[in-house]
Amino acid sequence: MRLSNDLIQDINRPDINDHKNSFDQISSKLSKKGIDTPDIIEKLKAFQIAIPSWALGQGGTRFGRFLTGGEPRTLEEKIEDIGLLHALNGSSGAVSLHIPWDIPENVDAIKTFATDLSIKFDAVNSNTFQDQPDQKLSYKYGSLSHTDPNVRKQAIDHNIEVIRQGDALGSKALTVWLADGSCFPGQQNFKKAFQRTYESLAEIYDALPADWKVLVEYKPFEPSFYSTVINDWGASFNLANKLGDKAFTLVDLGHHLPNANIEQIVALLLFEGKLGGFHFNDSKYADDDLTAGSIKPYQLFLIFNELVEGMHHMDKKFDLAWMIDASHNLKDPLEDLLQSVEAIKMAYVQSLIIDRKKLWECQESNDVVMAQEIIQDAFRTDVRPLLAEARLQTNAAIDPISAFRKIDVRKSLIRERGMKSVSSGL
Ligand SMILES: [Mn+2]
Repeated sequence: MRLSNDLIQDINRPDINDHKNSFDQISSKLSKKGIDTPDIIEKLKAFQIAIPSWALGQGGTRFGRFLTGGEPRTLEEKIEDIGLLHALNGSSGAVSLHIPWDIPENVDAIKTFATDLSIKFDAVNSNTFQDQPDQKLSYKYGSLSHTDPNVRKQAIDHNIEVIRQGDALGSKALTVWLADGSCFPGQQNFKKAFQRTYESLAEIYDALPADWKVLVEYKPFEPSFYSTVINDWGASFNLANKLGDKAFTLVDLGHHLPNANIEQIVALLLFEGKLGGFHFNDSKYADDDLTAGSIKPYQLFLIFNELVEGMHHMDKKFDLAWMIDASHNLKDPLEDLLQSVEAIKMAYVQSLIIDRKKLWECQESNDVVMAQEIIQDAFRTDVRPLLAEARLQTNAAIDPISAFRKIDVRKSLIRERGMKSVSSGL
């Protein structure tokens, strides 16, 4: 299924006047504060968030999975679904592939297919957290950290194969997330496991093409419940430093213990030039993988505040891998992804309209009250008309979710693919 430009413009038409009124209001309010609205619109238009190939299907828990229907059955259909999102919101122009769930059979054909929908290939993800049917050795007791060198070699070779696949598609980064760890005290020698992980990663690092990066993701627990080898940003940062200039830390918002100050982690990683990218989601308790901004929108905004703050001090191009890493247990996956992208862009724009010069002055003079006023004034500004304007200028929908429902996209997908189609993934 593809959405024509004309169809989206027809849906926009009745809402254009209302939109223009709200856009003019916020533009004049911002210009009084010396904020350049056209510049913000351009930044929004350029901002693209990758959709992972495993997020197009229905998610579930270990207790069950309830179908929405019309799930993409092939890699082509997954890319087609991302094309739908991109046509609606103008900000989903990238896919992040998971290998081996989504190995392209014909690389050239997939590349042409994606280019046709204006979709690029973002970071590729390896998988050594589960055994594949044709796999010789098991990852039950770890992969890159395994005590058996043959298992480590198998995991290293897999990662190098993922780089090869990604390179053929035009990706420029490999994301490594390991489930390696232990479930019981005494099970694993922390030091040896960390050292083996480093040595394995160093072999993968050596196989990176010159213009590639490796992003090292951390997670405190799950599926290992006592310890994880790369458990926090300190462990990842340490590995990234030891590996070299092409290695970076990847922050998944759900991979922190409760109440961790993620924005501070982001600030320090940026300052050290080691922030590689983000996996966006939201959580109440742990790695809940809920819609970005659905539980703690203020935290999301504070993270973007640090990102924008960091941009002011970076001389090199701001080049991070942005991806949604969420699971949709109740919602239509496509609607959920539209909501996540919207929340991320809102947090981004709200942090762009912070009066940063004034904030720095308040910080330097220890004006605690005004510092809070400045950031909360930005957070409490309704920036939705700016997002809608950026979409309108790229021929996307003023209101993506409403357009998705008016077109009845899900019904068409179910008609095309059936109720019981199932995506590859967990
Ligand atoms: Mn992740």
